[in-house]
Amino acid sequence: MITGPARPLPLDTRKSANAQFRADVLRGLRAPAKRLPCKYFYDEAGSELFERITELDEYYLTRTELAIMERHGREMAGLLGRGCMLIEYGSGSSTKTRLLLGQARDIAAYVPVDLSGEHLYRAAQALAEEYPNIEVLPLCADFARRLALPGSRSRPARRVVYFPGSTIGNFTPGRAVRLLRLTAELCGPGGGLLLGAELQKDLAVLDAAYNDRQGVTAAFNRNILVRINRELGADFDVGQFAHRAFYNAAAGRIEMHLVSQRKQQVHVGDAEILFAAGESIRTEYSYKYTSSDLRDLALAAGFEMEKVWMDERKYFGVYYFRVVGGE
Ligand code: AVJ
Repeated sequence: MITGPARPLPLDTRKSANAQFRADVLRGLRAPAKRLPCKYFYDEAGSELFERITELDEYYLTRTELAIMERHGREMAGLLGRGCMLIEYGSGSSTKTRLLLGQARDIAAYVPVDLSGEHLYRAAQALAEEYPNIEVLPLCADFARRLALPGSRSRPARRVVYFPGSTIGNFTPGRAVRLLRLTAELCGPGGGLLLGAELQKDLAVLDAAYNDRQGVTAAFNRNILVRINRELGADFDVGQFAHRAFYNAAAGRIEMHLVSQRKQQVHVGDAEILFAAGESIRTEYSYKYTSSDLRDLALAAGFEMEKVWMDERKYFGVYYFRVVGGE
């Protein structure tokens, strides 16, 4: 049963989401080194392009994580325990989550958190129908900010955050610790974190995953400009920005950029942004952490590592952490 607001957002909430988007875009484009927040990739078209990326030969990440979930979902669900409230960051269509929900008979409540309201409520409706014993409480919010959890019918025995998809990699180490600290606070004593993260690997493998032959990743990258044009009344000539992705070994991250092919002026509403030829907008960081990096990040935030599951090639890890000082 859905007890959350399974209806379109009120108009004022929509307006403020658009105002937030505009403010974030302008702040990023006015910075000395231009950047855009990667959370804005996922409008309807962007989410579809990302789905297509996950099906590419070069992009092993999603299918590797899914295989780990398929293989060990039952054990993971067992760790959640009875009467748990499971909170998911960036839930999308909750494909991986089904491998947990289907294995755990006694999860009390599931709180999918996503920025994209319409998609979230649609997915929540479907889940509520599939799992009638689980209370589904969708929360349209940015999980990187402090969350106000919806109340559930029964008091949860523990709260566990599920943060799959290696989205943690989109945060710099400092921001990742901050996010995990908020998470430890949100879960409280006895709480847990089930985190899926891509691991360090061969450079050529990484490079190919972000420079696929079909150019789907390039289209995904450029789509953020298409979205800005549509939602913020901008006039980006999208064809004049080239996709560039590379592994920055010193920083341990993939970087995606959009490189201006010539000197040009772009308007975002009333604002005017100048681009030099060759100037780039950084659109994404995707850090590839090691297990020991992840252990340290989590420890700095108040979590201790309890269990890890990996694929044979050690391309991807799913980690279970517990709040330090909990039961
Ligand atoms: C969804 C954040 C895991 O960093 O690999 C895919 C998004 N960017 N191709 C990633 C993405 C380029 C992705 N995550």
